[in-house]
Amino acid sequence: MPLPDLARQIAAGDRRALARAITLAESTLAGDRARATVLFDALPKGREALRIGLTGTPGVGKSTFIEAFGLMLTGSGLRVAVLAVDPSSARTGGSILGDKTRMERLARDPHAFIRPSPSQTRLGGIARRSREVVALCEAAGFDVILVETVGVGQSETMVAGISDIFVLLMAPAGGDELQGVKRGIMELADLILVNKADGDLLPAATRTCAEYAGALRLIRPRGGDAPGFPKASMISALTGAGLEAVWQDIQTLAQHRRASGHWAQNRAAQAQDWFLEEVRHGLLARLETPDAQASLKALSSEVAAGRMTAPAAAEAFLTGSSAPSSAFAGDDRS
Ligand SMILES: Nc1nc2c(ncn2[C@@H]2O[C@H](COP(=O)(O)OP(=O)(O)O)[C@@H](O)[C@H]2O)c(=O)[nH]1
Ligand SMILES: [Mg+2]
Repeated sequence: MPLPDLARQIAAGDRRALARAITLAESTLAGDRARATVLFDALPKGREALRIGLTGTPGVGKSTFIEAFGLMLTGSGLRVAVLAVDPSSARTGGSILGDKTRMERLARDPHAFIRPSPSQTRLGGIARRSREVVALCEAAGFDVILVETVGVGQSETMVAGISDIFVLLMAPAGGDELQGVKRGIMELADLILVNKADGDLLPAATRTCAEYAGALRLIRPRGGDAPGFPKASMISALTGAGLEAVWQDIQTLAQHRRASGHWAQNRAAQAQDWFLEEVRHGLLARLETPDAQASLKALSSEVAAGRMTAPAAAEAFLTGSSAPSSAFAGDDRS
């Protein structure tokens, strides 16, 4: 199908077109990359979803939360996309099966779209694809995009970097420890939700929530925070308790950020990051071309033999001066 037609179908909310476009964006084939770039250019500009990043360790209740929260949102007439970013899925096969059963009702909801994590081995690759998938869902007119990650390695930072609001899901702690939560992650969080605040776990959840509230007060104020944020609250994804309040909080924060200009600044900074990442990726891709590889090999031999210094050889490579050919002289990155 011609890409402008695909773009039109995505814009019209055609889910199969969206799924095809995501598959295209996730492809690593050079031809597909070029097509994806053309497709992005053809998408309608200026459609904006509320992007919510969500992280938490396995078992904390992310899938259960997304199912309940997502159904609450679709129930109020909103269209919701759920994207999973799981850097471990390449190794473990992911938890897609478990997630599908935990999000069964949401998966069948015509106002929801669930896309599991693609298998990727490098976080850089995941970051790039995730941005693109978010952009596609935005163009498809979703109101809310939930981006979930299990928080392996740097994935929380990456997800926070493509979100408007970042939510950290925590379990009630047994003792009075803060579950060894990484300080950097606390600093990213707009909302800390202590899940499983139900039944026998309610007292522990209450204590844990108070501890996080205390810890959040020690975090230095950030630009874009509304009064009272970042905030810790208790929820039960299982019973639905507290979920309405979470949605209220998210909207309060979003409105505050829109009014203060922080929202637009954040979006602009994210677009710039994306641009720089694409440039970096493009430059690295040029290193892989046969010409560049040949040039590197030849210059590398000169360095090994002591005929050129490493800096001089690098300079020669980058400028293309005394190399058989230059990786950066041409205008074609394929
Ligand atoms: N009691 C209780 N259990 C929950 C709650 N949310 C999730 N669980 C349970 O915790 C386990 C892990 O949930 P899941 O959503 O798969 O966690 P994920 O690995 O973070 O996606 C499941 O057995 C859920 O039924 C909750 O609010 N209360
Ligand atoms: Mg899960």
